Amino acid sequence: MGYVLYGSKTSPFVRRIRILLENIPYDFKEVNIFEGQDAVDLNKINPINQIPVLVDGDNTIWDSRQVFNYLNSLHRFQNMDWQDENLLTAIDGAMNAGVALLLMKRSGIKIDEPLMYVQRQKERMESILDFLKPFIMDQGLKSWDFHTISIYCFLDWALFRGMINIDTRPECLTFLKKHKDRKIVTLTAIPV
Ligand SMILES: N[C@@H](CCC(=O)N[C@@H](CS)C(=O)NCC(=O)O)C(=O)O
Repeated sequence: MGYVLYGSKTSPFVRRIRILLENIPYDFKEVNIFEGQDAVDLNKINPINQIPVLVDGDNTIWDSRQVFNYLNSLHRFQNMDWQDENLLTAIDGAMNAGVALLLMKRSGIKIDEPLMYVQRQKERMESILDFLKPFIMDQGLKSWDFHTISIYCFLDWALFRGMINIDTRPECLTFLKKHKDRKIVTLTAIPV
C-alpha cells in the first residue's frame, strides 16, 4: 500500500508536499474542501478539515508541516536544526496569513479596508518577506529543499491570488525565475 495525498491543485500547502514527493510514488486524491461529499469525507480523516492529509497505511497525518516531518523521518530529505525549524515556521506564517486573507475575501470581508485583523495578516506577510530576504538571495538560489520549495509555493500562490506585490522585491523575482522551469514546478503549476 502506498501513500495517498488528499489535496487540491491550488493549495500552496499541498503543492509543497507534491513537489517534495517528486521522486516518490503516491496517489493524489483531489478534494473540494468546502462542499459536497468530498468535504464530508475529508472531515472523517481530518477533524481540522484542512488539506493536505497524507494517508500511509494505518497512519493518517494532517498538516503539511507534520506531513513533511513524517516523510522526512522516512526518506531523510534534509537535516533540520532549530534555525531551520524557525525558518519554516516563518514561511508557514506567511502562507497562513495569505490563506486567511483569501478566506476573508471569499467571505465578503473587504480586505482593502483598514481592518485590524486584515492589516495584521498583510503586515505579517511583508515582515516575513523582509526576514526571508537574505535567505532568498543566498540559499534561495543555491538549494532546492523544503524551505526553498515552500517559499516558491507561497510566492507563486500569493501572486496568483493577488495577495502580495513583489515589484520592490527583486530577490523574489530572481528567485522565482531561477526555479520556475523545474519540471516538478511546471507539473504542479496552479491551474488557471
Ligand atoms: N497548517 C495547515 C494549513 C492548511 C490549510 O490552511 N489548507 C487550506 C487550503 S490552502 C484549507 O484546507 N483551508 C480550509 C479551511 O481552513 O477551512 C497545513 O500546513 O497543512
